[in-house]
Amino acid sequence: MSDPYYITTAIHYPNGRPHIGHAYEMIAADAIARFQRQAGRDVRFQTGTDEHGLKMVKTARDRGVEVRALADEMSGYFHEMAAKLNISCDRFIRTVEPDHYAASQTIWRAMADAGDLYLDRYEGWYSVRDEAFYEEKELTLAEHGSKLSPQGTPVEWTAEETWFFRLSKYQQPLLDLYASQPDFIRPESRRNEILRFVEGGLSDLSVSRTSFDWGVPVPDSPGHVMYVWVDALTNYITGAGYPDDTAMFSKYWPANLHLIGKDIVRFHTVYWPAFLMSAKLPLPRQVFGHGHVLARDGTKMSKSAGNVVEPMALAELYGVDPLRYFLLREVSFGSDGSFSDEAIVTRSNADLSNSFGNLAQRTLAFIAKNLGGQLEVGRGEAADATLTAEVDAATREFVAQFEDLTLSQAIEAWMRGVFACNAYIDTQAPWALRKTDPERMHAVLGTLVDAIRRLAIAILPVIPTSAAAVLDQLGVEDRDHAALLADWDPTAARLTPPSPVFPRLELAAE
Ligand code: ME8
Repeated sequence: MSDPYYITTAIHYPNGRPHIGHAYEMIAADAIARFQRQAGRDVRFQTGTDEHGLKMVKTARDRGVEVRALADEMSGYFHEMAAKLNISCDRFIRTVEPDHYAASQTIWRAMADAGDLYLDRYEGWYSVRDEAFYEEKELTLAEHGSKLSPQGTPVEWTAEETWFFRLSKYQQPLLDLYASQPDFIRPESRRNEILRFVEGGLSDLSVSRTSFDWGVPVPDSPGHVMYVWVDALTNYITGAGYPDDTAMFSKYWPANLHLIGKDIVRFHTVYWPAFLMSAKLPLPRQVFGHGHVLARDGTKMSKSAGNVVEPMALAELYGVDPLRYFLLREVSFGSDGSFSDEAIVTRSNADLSNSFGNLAQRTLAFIAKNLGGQLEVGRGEAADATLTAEVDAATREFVAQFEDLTLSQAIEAWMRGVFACNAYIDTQAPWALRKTDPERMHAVLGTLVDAIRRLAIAILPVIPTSAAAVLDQLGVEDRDHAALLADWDPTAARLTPPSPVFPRLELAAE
């Protein structure tokens, strides 16, 4: 396999259990990774946990536990969630791992060699919740008079001796990057935000801390640990083999896609490319800032509001594939989306159970019961070629939209193919043909089975387990994108009696 494709999610703070937003990001990245594998690319997919920094230190202190014990426990829940949601990552990285220390210290030395690091005194505002420094002009006043970050989190005044990174030096190179690589930042709205921010001027960035020691030690500078975002961003190259595995690094770096949430676009499109330029390393090809999943009441989820949606409980209640389908179909990729139990039940029942599931189930059940699972060559008519062309158009559009990361539109296009099949069944009425015109019946069922095959292959990245179950029932082994375009002979297939793949969901009681 050639043509490598490296995709990453953000690495998550394990200062608490994962919520639906974390699940959403992993699911979207997983669907893209699976899609690219189907396209024949040599995919590497990484997710993981971001375990250093003051937020972890403070959470551990509040809970009265050791910070490493907190990290181990909570990272475990993220890892468990990835397994439960069928996340096909090649590596689940933890920033406490030794190879990550080595990578972080190597990039640090490269930035120092470039003359981009200097010692000075930092005085300014810091948000522990965001692990971010803010300038006075960015802050707003809360009702009770305290200052808030642009993310609405509290800030505290910080003063200490730290290392600084010459971010100001990279203002023009960054603007040049955004101009020469217009899709470096997506979607467009986030790109505009970042352009305005960088055009406004960049201050040098404080990149080490001396007031605590939970971090990667700064080389040759006792008492300093790296600012958590320096080591966090470095996870992406650690996982690609930097610095020692040069074969792997030259294969997978630069990454094709960093998939992250809208709140951390600045770190990924300003700081990260500046660090890489300083260290003379290639830049990622694209950063996509997805929207946030809102709580059941349509507001931002937070522990203090008590409205956090638990992904593991949802997967248990409604199933993993319905949850994946719902999130990718319902949330327009790049925008915020609300979560509700009614919406997941309605969406899954309408699209998966009643439309695609019912199509596959009744077609295969009929063939198993009445024809012993064996189709024969029938008498084709123009309507068959029309349906085949409609399904072909739907799967091609699915592929094109998915490639462009317009995931919900891709699924919408796929549904058009499903609807076309259901309309075809209604007009062709194959069940009635059994007695009157069996030759025609075989052609109709053959056309349907091939359509179901192609629709199931297309939707595999979104609902991997259930789409694979349908393909198993059809005895289909070729499941990559090439198979979507290939001819397939339904009369040569062994069709097994189906067991329902998409059960109807009931709304869970409170
Ligand atoms: O920011 N909906 O970690 P994090 C969708 N450690 N996505 C959401 C979300 C929501 N409601 N809430 C959060 C960090 N996210 C850093 C990242 S990367 C080098 C370091 C997304 O645990 C969020 O936007 O706060 C981010 O992409 C990811 O979850 C991890 O958030």
